[in-house]
Amino acid sequence: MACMRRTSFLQRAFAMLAGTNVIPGWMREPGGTVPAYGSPSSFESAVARSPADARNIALSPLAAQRGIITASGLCFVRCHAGIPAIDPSQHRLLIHGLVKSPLVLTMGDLARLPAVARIHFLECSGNTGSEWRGPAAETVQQSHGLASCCEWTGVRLRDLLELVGVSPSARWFLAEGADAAAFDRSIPIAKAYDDALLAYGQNGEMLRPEQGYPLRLIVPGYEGSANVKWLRRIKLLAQPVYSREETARYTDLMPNGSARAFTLIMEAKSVIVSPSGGQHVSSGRNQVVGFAWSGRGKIAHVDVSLDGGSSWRRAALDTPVLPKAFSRFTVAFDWNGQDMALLSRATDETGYVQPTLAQLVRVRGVNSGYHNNAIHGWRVSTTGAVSRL
Ligand SMILES: Nc1nc2c(c(=O)[nH]1)N[C@H]1C(S)=C(S)[C@@H](COP(=O)(O)O)O[C@H]1N2
Ligand SMILES: [Mo]
Repeated sequence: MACMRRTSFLQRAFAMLAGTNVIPGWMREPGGTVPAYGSPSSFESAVARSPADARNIALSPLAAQRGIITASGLCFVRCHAGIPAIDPSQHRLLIHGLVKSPLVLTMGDLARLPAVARIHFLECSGNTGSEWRGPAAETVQQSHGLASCCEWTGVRLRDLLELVGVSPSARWFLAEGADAAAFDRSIPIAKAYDDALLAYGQNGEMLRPEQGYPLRLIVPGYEGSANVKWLRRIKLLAQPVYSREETARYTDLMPNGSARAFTLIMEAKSVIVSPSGGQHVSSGRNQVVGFAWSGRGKIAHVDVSLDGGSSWRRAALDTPVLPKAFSRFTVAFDWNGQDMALLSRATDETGYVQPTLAQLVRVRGVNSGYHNNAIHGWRVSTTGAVSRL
């Protein structure tokens, strides 16, 4: 019986391929020429950052991301004064402050120094910030779209610090951008000696203008804002500078009225991107797909629940699993019209477990704004429609 059905399927398939009226247009004549610098297929026009043409914020369409690397043109963008158009031949990097010999470097000088390429996520500490009081966003782009993951190529900051000779009294460094905001952050010097990079490359090409062309700081695992774009100055300091950015923006208000400052490390977090809000599940075999990341190192494992947290199963982690980078996880499931509540929970190599929103709120209250890394989920209804859990 099965054999009969298979034969008739093959007969139909051959008839379809042989029939001249079903040969598609793109097989009838040679295709187009090769663009000098390529763009996505025109059939992918629905894949877009949102909102379009914003000056200061744009969310990455995480549900359309096909691996751990975010396409350069789809990375989230956060700018405090728009995107400057910097001529790299005019750009200079000044390293000064508590150093023996201050230095001004051109992009050419930087290009001649040894470089490394590293894959790291970036996440704005405001990501998922609208969900402190519970579900608010309908799609994963809205709830988690202030995160992306790229390969960054550049010079180790510690190599440059060796060139200038750091004074023993230096404990911090200030990084400042060449945008109209002259955006700056203060960072502990230990990060410079650990894994900070001055990056000019992104996913194999030069940085995109919106990601900091021609030079940005990459402080792996630290909140997005510490990764200063359009980098023009590094100043070695004994104390951090409490600039407007530090005091007005990047502190977390606690329930007792105190504020946490320099909460730089992004704790482990995960999110399911498929199925996710706005999508539809079809009958039969399906895959849960998601991303997990930790600012403290590698993801150790991700657990997924299909029943709102009553039971958990270990997700498969796709390789490579890299420190301070997106890791991709999957779990297969069969859908036969049942209502489902999907959750994901990441654990990193330090043993830190992604908390529930209730656990987070118990410690931090609901006014901290930043650093919401709570467990998040989606509901699959009996129609297959996916919405926020
Ligand atoms: N010079 C400068 N650097 C900046 C910013 C800025 O406005 N100006 N925004 C910061 C913030 S808040 C974030 S979250 C990240 C965003 O990096 P991306 O736009 O490359 O995703 O850049 C940081 N670096
Ligand atoms: Mo940010």
